[in-house]
Amino acid sequence: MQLTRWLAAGAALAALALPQAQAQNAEALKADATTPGDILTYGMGYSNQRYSPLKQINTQTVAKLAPAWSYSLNNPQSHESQPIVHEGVMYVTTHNATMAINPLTGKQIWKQDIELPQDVFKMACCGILNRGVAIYEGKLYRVTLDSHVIAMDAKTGKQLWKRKAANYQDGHAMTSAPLIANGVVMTGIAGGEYGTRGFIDGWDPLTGKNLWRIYTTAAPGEKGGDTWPGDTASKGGAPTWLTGAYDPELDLVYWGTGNGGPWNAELRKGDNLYICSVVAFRPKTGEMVWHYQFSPNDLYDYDATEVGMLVDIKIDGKPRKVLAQANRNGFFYVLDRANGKLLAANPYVKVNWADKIDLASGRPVESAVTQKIRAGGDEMVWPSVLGGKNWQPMSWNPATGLAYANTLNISWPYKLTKAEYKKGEWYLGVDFRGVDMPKDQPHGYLSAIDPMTGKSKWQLAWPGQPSMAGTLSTAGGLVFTGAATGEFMAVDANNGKKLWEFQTGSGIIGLPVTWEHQGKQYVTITVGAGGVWALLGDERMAATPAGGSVWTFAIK
Ligand SMILES: [Ca+2]
Repeated sequence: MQLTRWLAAGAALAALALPQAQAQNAEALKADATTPGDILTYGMGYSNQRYSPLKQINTQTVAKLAPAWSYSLNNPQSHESQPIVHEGVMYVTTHNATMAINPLTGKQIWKQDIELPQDVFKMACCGILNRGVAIYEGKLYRVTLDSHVIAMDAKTGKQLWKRKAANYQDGHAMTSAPLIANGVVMTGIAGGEYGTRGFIDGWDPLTGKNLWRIYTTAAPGEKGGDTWPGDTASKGGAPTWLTGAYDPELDLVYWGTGNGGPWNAELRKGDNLYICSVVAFRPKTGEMVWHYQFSPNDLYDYDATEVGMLVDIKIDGKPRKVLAQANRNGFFYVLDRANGKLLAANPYVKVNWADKIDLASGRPVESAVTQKIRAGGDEMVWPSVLGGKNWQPMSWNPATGLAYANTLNISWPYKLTKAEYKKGEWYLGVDFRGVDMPKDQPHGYLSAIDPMTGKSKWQLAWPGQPSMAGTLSTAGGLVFTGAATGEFMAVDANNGKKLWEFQTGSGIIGLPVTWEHQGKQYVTITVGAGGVWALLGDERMAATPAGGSVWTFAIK
């Protein structure tokens, strides 16, 4: 009976051909977080809160959540694509295709393949994947592993333009959803382990013309150029491989940057602007307005690429517009997002590389462990190269005032070595021996974090591999996330109690979203094991099959 109703609803939707005048536009992008009938942005809103006001699926009803459909991505690689839903069509990506699906039935509307050179796969770090499209005025935008940006017609998937952002043979790659703000398509770049130089590009949505480029390492003679010795900035890293956030009122885009190159920071003495930072800039021009550097002269691959969330909270009784970030370096930061001033920075996982973040200067106070490493020592460092949290976004629930994130409880052995640059190869200068997982403790948690203290109100321990999936928060009092072993689940946002789960058939490293159609709420997740975790050679992964799919659930 349910199936018949969905099919009928799908047919009605197909008949409802919306006129071009109602095509989604800049105002719709700004309103995305408060229009639960569609999902138009990565992050479910420019603020990246991944929060939905929908509450049909709630702590009382979630036990009745059941699959509506599953769609095969026909692709055994890693799946971190966030679906976009617009005017009765869902758009998802893999590394080698873009697909439009009927969101009520799971039936494919169109599929367009992406052709890639074979030698791209040996370099694309970390995981063969794509994180989704951006949508704007009837067009879709995505990036490719061989570092191109593509515009497509949303109705057919037909390619409208294609532009090269970088040479993939240098070690560059592109994996993340573009950000479209103030009429500009923005993309970042990966490749921080290959002696590349990071940047952010602004593109004209209509023509594909490159409007501006922000290089994220400061060259000699540029502002900040004196934070690099010699010409080290030219291979200095600072990749920008995830999607930024946008505050339309301030007209500021926030974009996170990654590690310095090589990892051996003694070879690039100085702060190395703008590695491991957030940069705030004007989308129209690329003009940088402020920056904040989390980890000056970073040794540990503590990327700040997952930029975090724009939230409005009360501090000392006063409402503040802040940027909240669970940094890979283990500290949870709260910055004033108008000017980048540090308001709080407290550890949310075990940290031993720094004693604290000095609130007055905004700088970390490096620990004895880091001092020994700089002097040539071999030490165990917390958190590991994977960070306190890796790429996976967190979500926000304004009712609880908590940030929900999959966090890691892992260290790594660390010792500096010599570094030699070879094009297309890792450029580290570190004796890289992987990570060390504690024998007597969980390796990760779903954590409900108070942004001002870094402390978790509750934690749900992952029994085996930790989760590298994103989270979704809803007004129904739920947090949705997925396990590395394939269970998609809902937990109570107040206490972490697991209320529902469903085995999806492969590991989950994707991004849950929720949306509604004609009064019915749906939850969608992209499934498919892999990602950066696969690089560790964790034998436990063998128990979970590969395979990409999209699952959608609703109340029975
Ligand atoms: Ca919306």
